[in-house]
Formats: sequence, structure tokens, C-alpha cells
Amino acid sequence: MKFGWISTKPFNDQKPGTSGLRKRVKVFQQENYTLNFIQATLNAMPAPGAKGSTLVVGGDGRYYSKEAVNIIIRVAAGNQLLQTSSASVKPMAGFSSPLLITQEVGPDHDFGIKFNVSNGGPAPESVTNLIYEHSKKIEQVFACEVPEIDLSTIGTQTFGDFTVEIVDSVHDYVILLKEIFDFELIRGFLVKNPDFKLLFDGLHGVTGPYAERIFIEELGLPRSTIQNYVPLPDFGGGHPDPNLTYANSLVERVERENINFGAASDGDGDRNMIYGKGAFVTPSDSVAVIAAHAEVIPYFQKTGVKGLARSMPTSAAIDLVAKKKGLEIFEVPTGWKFFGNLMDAGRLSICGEESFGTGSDHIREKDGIWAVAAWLNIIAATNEKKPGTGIKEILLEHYQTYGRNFFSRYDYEEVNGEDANKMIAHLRHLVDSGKDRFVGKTFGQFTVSSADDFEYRDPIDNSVSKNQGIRIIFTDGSRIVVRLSGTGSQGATIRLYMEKYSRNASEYESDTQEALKPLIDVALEISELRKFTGREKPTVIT
Ligand code: G16
Repeated sequence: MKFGWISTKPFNDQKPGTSGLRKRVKVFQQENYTLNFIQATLNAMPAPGAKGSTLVVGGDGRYYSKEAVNIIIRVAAGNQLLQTSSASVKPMAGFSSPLLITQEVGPDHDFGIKFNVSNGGPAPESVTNLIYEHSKKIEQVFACEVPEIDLSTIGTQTFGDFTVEIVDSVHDYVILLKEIFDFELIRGFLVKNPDFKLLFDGLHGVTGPYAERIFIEELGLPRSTIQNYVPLPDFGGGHPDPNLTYANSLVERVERENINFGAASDGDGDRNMIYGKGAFVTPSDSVAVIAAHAEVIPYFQKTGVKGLARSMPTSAAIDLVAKKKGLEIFEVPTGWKFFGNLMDAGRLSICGEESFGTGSDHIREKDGIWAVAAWLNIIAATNEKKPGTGIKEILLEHYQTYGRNFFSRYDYEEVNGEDANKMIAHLRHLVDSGKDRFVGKTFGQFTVSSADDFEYRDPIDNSVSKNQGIRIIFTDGSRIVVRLSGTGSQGATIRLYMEKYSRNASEYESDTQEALKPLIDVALEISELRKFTGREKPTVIT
């Protein structure tokens, strides 16, 4: 194995965002761009450094994945790591690796590299800032001439002191899942209710093979239960994001074919959407429902529920569950990385984000398949007592107990960066004018009770994250949040979040957009979004 170093020059745009470095594919294809970022990441490892450690690499199989994994292997070998294991993203639970790189990649569009640390969770800001600093001063990359690795063959290959192991990630993951959930109960429910129809959409991402193993082999369901389950480098021309816009073919089939339980997961399998006939489960409600029913899940029967958490823009539905159950609740900035410390400290068991992320402390990432299995476990358990209970009934019962938090997010993608920054500056100015001018002002039926730019102090390590989103809270408890996405790869993405709480049972079945209309109008008025961006409509509504 030829060991050597390559002389390089820094790129100045390698600053990781909410989770990892995300750019267009062609950016990563520039000479040395990917090499530099991997080397900068390894350079940022605290003493004793990356030498002698193991790196787990996973990906969702998108365009440029194979090339990137092979680059990572060469740099890992060049930096004298002992081992690289390659797998899809899910199985990270099965490893206790000091380092983990996962990728989020796109066909003609996005590619990205997420870097996870030794607890399995996304690197915290202290680490990503350090990677960025190293990327700005990098002069050489250490790389070895490792032959191109065939990623589709399970097994171990050794090159001198360096080993590459390709693992069957589905196998390990299914073992873990069967320890967490009551598969026997779910299977029994499906046998007793042969008319209960399921549909899972892999959106041609990485979860297809997982769904095949779980739904077809483990639960004995027909193959028609899964669609788009073959991973493809271009996702079959679709966008692998499980929401009402991009998972539209699932939504249509659920409605047309009266399917009881629909679900989808994203490219790398960490996001999920739950959709029953006539009942879209907003991610904020999904995590609240799972938390409310946690006692039927064997994993939580064993560990107990230590605490709950959500990201700041996520609705407060889960807060109400925490209150009723006497549990601690945490509000963190957007980004799964903020949950890890709380989990490691034994204070957090179940958490979620409005961005279709749901998970628990079984691993340190959100987990799409986990959320789907959690819902199936809850439905099976509920049907033991109340036969005929589906997604809609579970939601309505939840609202009866806790009230309903109407929630919606408007995304304005690929907005001119300067325009977006001006709009945020305008909002910051309003918020800073604080008590004297903005608080107490009335817009439509809403009066501002408080406003700030969210700041988070991590209760475990006391690190502070500032400017995490503008919050405007009204006297009736409704709120608007505005922030710029940290995952876009082109221009800026503005996210506008609206939330309204209702304790009025006659409203529980109302359409979300109708219920939120007055608040949405006020959000557009206060932000002056149309004026700043020239955009009349959002590109995605969730
Ligand atoms: C990533 C992060 C999530 C975050 C989401 C949206 O998801 O892992 O924690 O909520 O992006 O972030 P933003 O609003 O800044 O775009 P994923 O599934 O893409 O890794």
C-alpha cells in the first residue's frame, strides 16, 4: 500500500451547517475538495488524534457516494486509522466507533458529508467549528493508494495494518429493532386484522432493504406493502424527503386505496412521515403521541422514560405530555446534535423535530424506521383494548386529552441570500426594539407578548448557541418562528413556522391551513417576507 501526501490549498466554504457540509455535487467533485474536508475533519480530532481509530462510513447510495466513500477510505488509510467499516446509515447503533461519517447525497443536486462523533451523534458545534478552522488552513492531505473497494460485497479486506470491513447493516439493525419493539404483538395484530392495510415508501433511498426485511420477512406482509424500495443513485428522479410534497405518491395511494397506515422515510433513513387515511400526522404530534404511549414499548418498559425534548420550532405538543407525566422537557435549537448530551447524561429518552425527525436514546440520531415501528407497536397495543383504532382515532384521542397544537411550516427555498439576511435583520431589529415598541403591539387578532432570538445554554456542558431563530409569542400562546435553514446548498431557505394551541374540541378535526390562516397572514405581515424576497408563495408547506 503506497503511503503519501498530497499538497493542497484550502477552500474557504467548508463550514458545516445544521448537520454536516452540504453543497452541490459539482462542488464536492472539484479537485481535492472532498479530500480536504475529510482531512480537516481528521485533523480536528482531539488528542491522541485519529490515528489508530475506526471510522464508520455510511451513505444513502446517491450519485457520487461510491467515489466519496473510496476517497474517505484512502484518507483514513493515509492517516493511519486502523479500520474503516462501511454500511448504510441506520446500523450505526450496532457499532461503538470512535468516529462516524455519514453522507447525505443527491443526484444532480445535493451532496453532503455529515460527521458523527464517538457517541454516535452528529458532531456538536465545538467540533464542526474546529473542522472549519482546519479546512481554512489545510496544506496537505495524507492518502494511501488503496485499490477501489467494491462496496457491495460483505466481508473484510486488509491492506497492511489497515482493514476495510463491509457489513450487512440491515441484519444488525433488525436485531436491535426487535429488542426495542414488541414484534410478536404487531404480528398478532396484523394476523387478527387482515384488512388493516399498510404502505411503506422507501422513496428509492436506503430504507427499502430495511422495509423489505421488516415488513415482508419479519411481519409476513405482502410485497405490495412496500413501494420505491430499491435504492437508486437518482432516487428514481424524485426527492427523497418524506413530506406531503415529495411523498405525494404515497399520500395519493393511501387516500385512493383506503390504506390504514402509510409511512415514508428519507434518503438516509433518519426522517419519517406517518400518514393514515384522512390523517396526516404532523411530526410535532407524532413525537408527542409516541411519548404519551411509551409504556407499551418494551424498550421504555425496561429503561423508563427519563425525559422528553424537542427542537425550538417544533410545536409544544410534547411539552403537554411531559407536564402530564411529570417528566423533564427540553427545548433545544434545530439540529439533532443538541439532543446527544442530554441522552448521554441520562436525562432524555424520546425527542423529535418538526423536520420529520423522531427518535430515542437507543441511538444518537433520529431514526425513521424506529418511528414507523413505534407507531405500529402503539396501534397494535391500543387495539388490544379498543379494536378498530387507527391513526386518526389515536390522534383524536390525543387531542381530547391534551388539546391540539396546530402547526405548519412554510419553506421558501433558494431565496437570494442577501434578501433573506435583510429580512432576518429587519426581524432582529423588531425583536431588539423589545418591550418599548414591539411587545404589546397587535396584529390582526394577535398581540405580541414576547419576542427574542432564541439562545440555548446546554444544561450539561454549559455551551451557548446564539441566534437560533426569531420567536414571536402572542398573548394567546400562539407563536411564529422565523429562521434560515442550515441545510440548504444553494441560496438561502427561509423557514416560517406557525403554531396555535386549541382546547376547543369542535376544532380538533379542522384543516391545519384553515385553522392557522390568520396567524400565517400575521407572520407574512410582520416578516414583510413578500417585500424582502419577492416571493408570493412558499415552495414547500409541511
Ligand atoms: C437535518 C438535521 C435536523 C434538522 C434538519 C433541518 O436533517 O439533522 O436536526 O432539523 O436538518 O435543519 P434546517 O432547518 O437547518 O434545514 P437531515 O435529515 O437532513 O440530516
